[in-house]
Amino acid sequence: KLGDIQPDDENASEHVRFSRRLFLGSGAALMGAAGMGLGGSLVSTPAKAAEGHNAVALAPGELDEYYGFWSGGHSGEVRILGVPSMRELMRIPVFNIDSATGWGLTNESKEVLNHKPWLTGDCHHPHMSMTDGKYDGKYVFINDKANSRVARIRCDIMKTDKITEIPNVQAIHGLRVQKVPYTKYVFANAEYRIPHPNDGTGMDAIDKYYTMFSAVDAESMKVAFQVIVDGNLDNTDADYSGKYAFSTCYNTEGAVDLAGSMRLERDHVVIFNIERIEAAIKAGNYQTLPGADDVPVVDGRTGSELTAYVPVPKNPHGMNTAPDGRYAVANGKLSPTVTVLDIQKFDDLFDGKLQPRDVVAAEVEVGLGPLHTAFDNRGNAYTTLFIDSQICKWNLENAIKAYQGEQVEYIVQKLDVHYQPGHNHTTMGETRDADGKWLISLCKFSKDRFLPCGPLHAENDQLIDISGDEMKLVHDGPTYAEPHDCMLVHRSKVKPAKLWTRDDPYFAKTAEMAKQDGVTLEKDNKVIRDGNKVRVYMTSVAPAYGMDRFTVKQGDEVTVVITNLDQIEDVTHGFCVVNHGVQMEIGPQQTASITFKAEQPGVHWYYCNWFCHALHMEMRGRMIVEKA
Ligand code: K7E
Ligand code: RUQ
Ligand code: CUA
Ligand code: CA
Repeated sequence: KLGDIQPDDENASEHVRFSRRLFLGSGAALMGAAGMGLGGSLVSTPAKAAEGHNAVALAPGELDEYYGFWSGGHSGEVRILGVPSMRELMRIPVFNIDSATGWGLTNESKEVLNHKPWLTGDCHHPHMSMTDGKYDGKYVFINDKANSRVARIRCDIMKTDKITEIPNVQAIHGLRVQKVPYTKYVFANAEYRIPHPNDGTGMDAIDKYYTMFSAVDAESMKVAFQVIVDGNLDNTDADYSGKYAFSTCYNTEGAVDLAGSMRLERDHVVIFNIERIEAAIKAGNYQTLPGADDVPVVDGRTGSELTAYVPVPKNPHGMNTAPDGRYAVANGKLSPTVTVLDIQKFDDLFDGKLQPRDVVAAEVEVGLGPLHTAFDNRGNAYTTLFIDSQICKWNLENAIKAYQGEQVEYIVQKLDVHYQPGHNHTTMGETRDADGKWLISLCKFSKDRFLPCGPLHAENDQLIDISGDEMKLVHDGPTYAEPHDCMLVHRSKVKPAKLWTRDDPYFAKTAEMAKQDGVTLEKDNKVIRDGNKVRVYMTSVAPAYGMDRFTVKQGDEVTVVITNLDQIEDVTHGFCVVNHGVQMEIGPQQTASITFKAEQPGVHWYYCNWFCHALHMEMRGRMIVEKA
């Protein structure tokens, strides 16, 4: 049986064996990376160790213990999965268009999307707002690398409610929240260096290009400040004191080509001193850049008092703060090492009492291609090894001792994952509530793990039980493009609404329009004509709309506003006009609206496309378009 063939098996086909772990390992070795150190210490799995004890399977009707918020990568959405079942519970459209809910089509969603024609995005890093280093269940923030934006999802209604375009920069990649005292700022790294101003001048002066670190106010979603940096910016994280954020940079070289960005043996981590940046702005020590007069920009390039640059090995990638609050880890990518920074030493570094490398508590080998690190509550770190296709579990204290020259083994176990993991994430692991129960490894390639579905393959998000001494792989979860990252939140932290409330700001603008038209949304079924603009207000109660017909004239711009009066949880209606590209979701007690042109005279049926009732098929009506 094919399923029984393990890639290491002699009987495995050449394809399976080849695809096993050579696939990218060889490619990356070829890519040059001379300092890649192919001799990473390999530790075999201990033969006997305490078993993990987590219950894996959920019976039908049982609820998951954790909400998993998954990035949808370049699908532009965010998804909610239940963990440990790995069942997909919901999709939250953010930067993309979504036919089922009308995201990108309704007036309310277009408002959130700032009326931009783009309906593309590239999400990497979903992160929930925190209070005192613990998830507070209020918002989830997500970056858009493709169009340099940051979005916010409200966790009561689980809809995107604000999107901010970050000015003066290109490609928002790393994103994290301030953890302490609460999420005042969302930190957003812009990856690519560009000329300033980027107006067609100065394009050849590559050494003058720069990028910036941005802080977005979590409530107003306005950009609070930007910091000019040396090099580029990859990933970021914040500390547990509220004083510092820090970002990896893989292009200290300032190169615009691949080889150039691998030239130096060391790149850096840039540490941002939030207090000093706030003080500088308060004192008026900032500039603004054309195109964003309201965004203070400070200069944090080398020599600035606002930042510190710590050299770390070649092209680092992930940046992860341990839940103990003391250490943060930069993952080596082209170096087989992780660098452990001692956050307690940052004050002295900024006061000039220490040199940058003095804050390095350890720099130890973990294997090939370390990308991201997650933590449990027992002092262990779990690092993804992209090239080795493994998770390396290592002990933080022992790594520090080993770095100081003690003869201790810091690597606890290496577990094969399938294949090429990018991010990983532990339950509650980036908060003070880290509980060391589950680890998700988000593998970039699934290769032979699932039934083939054409040249494009699913990725493989694997569930690993880390509650025992030994990591145990318990589930393979196919996912669609491309969940770089996820976040696992205990269900006690999330309190989703069952119904909409009538005063929800999400449709306040539509409610205001109704008021201007003298319409009471909760009861009226009325057509308001305003020149060639027609506003059709109707209610819905399963299984009927408040109007089974309305009449407009050819050429009218029609806005249909529907208020769903149902008060029963789960009774969502839809509204679709046949042959008009018009559809939307209207949740219980929600008002939603959509605008389109009535170009074709005749009868055009509209119907409900969210199943709501035994007579759901009968929930329909006619739009009569009279000849002009
Ligand atoms: Cu490692 Cu964009 Cu977080 Cu992908 S980044 S893996
Ligand atoms: S009908 S219950 Cu379209 Cu076959 Cu759906
Ligand atoms: Cu209303 Cu289906
Ligand atoms: Ca580099």
